[in-house]
Amino acid sequence: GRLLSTTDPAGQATVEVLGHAYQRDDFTNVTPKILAKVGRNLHNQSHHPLWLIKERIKSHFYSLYTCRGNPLFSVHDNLSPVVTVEQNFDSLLIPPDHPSRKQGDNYYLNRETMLRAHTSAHQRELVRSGLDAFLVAGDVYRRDEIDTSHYPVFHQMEGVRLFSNHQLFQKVENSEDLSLFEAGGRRTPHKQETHSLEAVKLLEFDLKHTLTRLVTHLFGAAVDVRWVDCHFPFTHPSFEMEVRFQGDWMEVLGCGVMEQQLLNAAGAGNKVGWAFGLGLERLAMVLYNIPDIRLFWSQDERFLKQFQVQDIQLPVSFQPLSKYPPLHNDISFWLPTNSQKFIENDFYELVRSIGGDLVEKVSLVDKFQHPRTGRWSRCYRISYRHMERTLTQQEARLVHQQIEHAAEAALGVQGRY
Ligand code: FA5
Ligand code: MG
Repeated sequence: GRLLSTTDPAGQATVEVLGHAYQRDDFTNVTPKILAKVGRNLHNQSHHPLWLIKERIKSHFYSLYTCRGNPLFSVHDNLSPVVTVEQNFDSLLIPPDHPSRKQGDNYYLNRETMLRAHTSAHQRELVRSGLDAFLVAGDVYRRDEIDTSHYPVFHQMEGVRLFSNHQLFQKVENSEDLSLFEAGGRRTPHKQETHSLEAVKLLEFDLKHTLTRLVTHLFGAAVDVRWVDCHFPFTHPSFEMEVRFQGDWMEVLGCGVMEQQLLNAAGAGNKVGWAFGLGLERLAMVLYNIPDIRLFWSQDERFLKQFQVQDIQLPVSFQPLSKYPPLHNDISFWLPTNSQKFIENDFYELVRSIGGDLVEKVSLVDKFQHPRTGRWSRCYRISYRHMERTLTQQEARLVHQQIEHAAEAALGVQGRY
């Protein structure tokens, strides 16, 4: 039967996500606010700062790592964030009683299904599909407070690279005697039991070198980087990279040598590999000086338009949004008798060309047709705001009047001013 505790306040027995219904149970804890974020895919929205970073990372990997002229790494940025609990935890050797599984830290659809808490949830399936080198970008979900650096939805980029014996040792002279694996070895702080020390050292070097080149590409040669030892159930040894930001060290990624047991289970037991997972917001905040993680969800044009670069490699200089108050002024006019002649985008462009950066937003507030003459009238609200100081109504008025005159002159409308 349907227990009261397994239905939401609206009495629904299922949760719907991306067009699929999931049965609620005692694990269900997703909220409508969170579900509203699923499918937004900021990382796939052209010119969004997260998209921009993702594209820059992609192009770095595409141009640097090729195999017979083709990119070595394949990119997966459209995998559903709905995963099984098995994918998110078990496939990564995270024990059943591990604290990271807590309901208090994750968004569960039910006991079997959840919103992924990290892009590592896709490692095993992609390795199993036969890939040796791939990147995964996606939205990840963790229950957390909301402040300037924490938000319950953020974005990660995962990277995995596998090596056969031949691939790992090809640059080493007299490498015929070298082997990836050794029998009867011991697990130490530096390596897993089945790995040879020479394999691990080369992997670790390649991993750190790859990631150092990446952040140097993103931030320039002057970037300050340091490595910190850490622990993940799915890599060993494991490291975190920190980048110096505003006088402090900030963690930007976790990485390590993949647990061999994971590769064995994914059908790649004859290879070794490394993996990393980095936070796209963290990188974007440092790179573009974005002060608040909530801004990534902003639909404010003053935020988004700053990332409209012609070429993804061009620098972006981000201007924090103004804290000064906006002023709203309405403009109403009759459209030309043939209302088809009025192109709305022409009006927007005219407003922007006159108002420039003082114009924050233009929105249509009203449309109506005169009962006798049949003519159409429109009313738009223009919000003015200065980035550096409080704008006076008189200043805004002056710009607004110019817009009124220009609209009559250029668009064939008749002002109702
Ligand atoms: C992980 O999620 C591991 N899956 C990373 C990994 C992948 C390790 C592959 C080894 C191999 P962690 O929870 O530390 O680890 O998150 C990784 C990165 O995501 C962090 O370094 C940070 O850049 C970003 N991140 C984590 N939590 C947040 C948050 N609340 N807000 C913004 N970014 C975050
Ligand atoms: Mg971490």
